[in-house]
Amino acid sequence: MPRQKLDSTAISEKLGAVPAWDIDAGETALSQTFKFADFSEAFGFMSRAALVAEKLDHHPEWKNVYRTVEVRLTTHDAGGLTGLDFDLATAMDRIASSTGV
Ligand code: H2B
Repeated sequence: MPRQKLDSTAISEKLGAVPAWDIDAGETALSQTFKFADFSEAFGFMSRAALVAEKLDHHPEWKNVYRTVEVRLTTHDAGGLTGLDFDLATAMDRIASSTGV
């Protein structure tokens, strides 16, 4: 059930695998601000992340200003965090770590 809202215990467990992400007080969303070398790398990251998002049918809330990308992940249908948010967070970490190499 990847689109089922996770409880606090499951969230704590999963957070261990994505330590770079912040969680809000209500445990409804993950957020991270990515900073790249320049706009081209930031947009490259977004392009690759967009393909993963489409594949998962799970889409980020995000904002890009020059070389910075602010990302917020939540599952609107569930009204909170689901496994899909953690899957997308993991994929974004992987993409960001290979961007610019
Ligand atoms: N993305 C996010 N972040 N949350 C959702 O609830 C969601 C989504 N729902 N992408 C999907 C699309 C849904 O609207 C479609 C119909 O599967």
